Amino acid sequence: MNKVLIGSIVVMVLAVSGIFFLLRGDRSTSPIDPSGQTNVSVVQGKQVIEINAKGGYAPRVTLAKANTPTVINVQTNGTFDCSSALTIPAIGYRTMLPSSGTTPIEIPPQQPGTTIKGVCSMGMYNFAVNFN
Ligand SMILES: [Cu+2]
Repeated sequence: MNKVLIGSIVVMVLAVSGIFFLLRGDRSTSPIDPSGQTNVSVVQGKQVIEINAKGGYAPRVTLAKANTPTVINVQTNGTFDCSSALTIPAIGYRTMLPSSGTTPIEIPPQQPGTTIKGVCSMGMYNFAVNFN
């Protein structure tokens, strides 16, 4: 009788710790955002979005939080194509990115449902940040 009870307790403890182990393992491998994005983080209350510029922009679409001060860090790494000529018409921004480096672009808090688009000077490449 006692042995059966102890046996079932041991099995339960093993099962529960197994579930915790699985959950922990899952969390450590999953990206910051449950939607699968890895390019958005929040640092000291500021939303930081990473965009790579080289032969176009990546990721093409980013989901971000509305009503939050935001900085888009545009990364270049040996970028000599026209994606280095970046404009963000919605905020009147226009720059020539360095061929390699990080260019921070401040985006004021946006209303939910707003899309901020970045385009190269020729309008060939673009990226979008959707605020919700
Ligand atoms: Cu272009």
